[in-house]
Amino acid sequence: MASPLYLAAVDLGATSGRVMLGTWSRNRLRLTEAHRFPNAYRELGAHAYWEIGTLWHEVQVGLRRAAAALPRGAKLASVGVDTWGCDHVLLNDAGRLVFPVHAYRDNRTQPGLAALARQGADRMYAATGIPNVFYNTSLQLAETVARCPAITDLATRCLFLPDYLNFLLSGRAENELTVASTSQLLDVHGRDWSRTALEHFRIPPTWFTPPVLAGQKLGRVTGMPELAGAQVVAVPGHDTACAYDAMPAAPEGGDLFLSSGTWSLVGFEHPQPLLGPAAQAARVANERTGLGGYRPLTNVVGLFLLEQTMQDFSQRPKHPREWDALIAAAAALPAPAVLLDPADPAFTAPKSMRAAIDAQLKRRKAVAPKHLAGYTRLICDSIGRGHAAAAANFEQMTGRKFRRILMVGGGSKNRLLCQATADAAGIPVVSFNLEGTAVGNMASQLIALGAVRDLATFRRQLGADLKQKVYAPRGAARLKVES
Ligand code: LFR
Repeated sequence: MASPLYLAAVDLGATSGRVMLGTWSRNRLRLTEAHRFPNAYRELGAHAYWEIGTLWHEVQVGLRRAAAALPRGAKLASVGVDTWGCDHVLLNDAGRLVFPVHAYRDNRTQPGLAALARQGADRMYAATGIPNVFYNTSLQLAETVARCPAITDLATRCLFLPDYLNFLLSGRAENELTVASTSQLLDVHGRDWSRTALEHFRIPPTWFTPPVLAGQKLGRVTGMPELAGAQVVAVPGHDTACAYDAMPAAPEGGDLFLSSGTWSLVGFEHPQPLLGPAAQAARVANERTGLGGYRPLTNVVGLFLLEQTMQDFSQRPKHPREWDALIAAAAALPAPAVLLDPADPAFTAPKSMRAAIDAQLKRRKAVAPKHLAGYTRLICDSIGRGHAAAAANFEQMTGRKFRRILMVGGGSKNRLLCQATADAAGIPVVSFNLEGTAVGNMASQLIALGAVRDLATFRRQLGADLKQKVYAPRGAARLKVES
């Protein structure tokens, strides 16, 4: 029998990052956490930035720990990096950072967002398949170029965060397709950049190179002797693309995918993009799979609502047992009469989420909850309804009927949210005990290394040994699509 293969997945989210060690043996993938660390953007004056040096430091700590955890004599075969979408760095020819790394929640894009809504959003949607949303790279780069025009002399290259970490690891600078597809700068009908969009936002086309597909080997890790020999593989750089790859979906279709974390990404794989006024109105983002396919999805504000509300309560849960108690208390409450509109722009980056929620409820003449359990119930039911609305919209646009919602990510462990989703959507939610983003990241590495034939094979093998929990819909709560 061949000896096991060892892989590392660097998986960065907006609120925490981690490095996972994967062991592939007898067609099974076993994951252990080598390192986990908090992540947050920091405000300097009016703007929000990532601490990119700290992130890189933590990534290296994690990779060293992963290497140190291997059996004597064993080596890491490869490393892959995925992160949240949209955020990027600007470099010069020497690979030096020439602009600070802004966080997508920085409100610098608000004027550009409003201007595009007045004029150009339809054209950009037709060109890129990405709706006009505040975090788009297009709006961020347009603001950078407009406010700091000298940047076009200083910078020669734009890399997205996973591309940049790949570059630090391997020395090779490439744009990877899935994360490029979050930018609103990629041609929705091809795999290259959209001239129309780059011109509209006045972004130098020379900052980008044609995106590479997932699975491309970028070279060996340099500068870290503990990882000598490990290949850096361009996996789907966008965490959502990785999470979708890890969905043990039925091959005949019929499954809707939900990656539930800070954001709730509700979508599916489709042979072509969903375009036109209905898709644009439903804010369907035609993001891409690692091999260039389409995964139309709607981004529903997710557990960010709960994570942020918790900050306003000193008695927030810290241990799994306290979490269970909170969810049980919330589940025992009566269903709220008025649910939140999660798309409220006031929820983007409020100083106090509780105050932002209370303000929305007050506007709608509803009473604010009195305790954390009340907020938890309100938030889970509201997000659940958001999931169901996205599902109903997709059914209407495609004529498909979804049979199940497959759920991965932190939210899949939240039984209140899973049940609220099933109840509102009227179909079962199947939640998997699965580190979706890290597993998808490693799937691409395994395929690149020749250990697994293709993604369909990987999903089949994964599905065979996963624990799952089914939440059947209760009652007649199914959401009707408003026409
Ligand atoms: C999730 C995610 C979403 C993207 C958001 C901002 O982590 O990648 O897919 O819309 O972060 O980039």
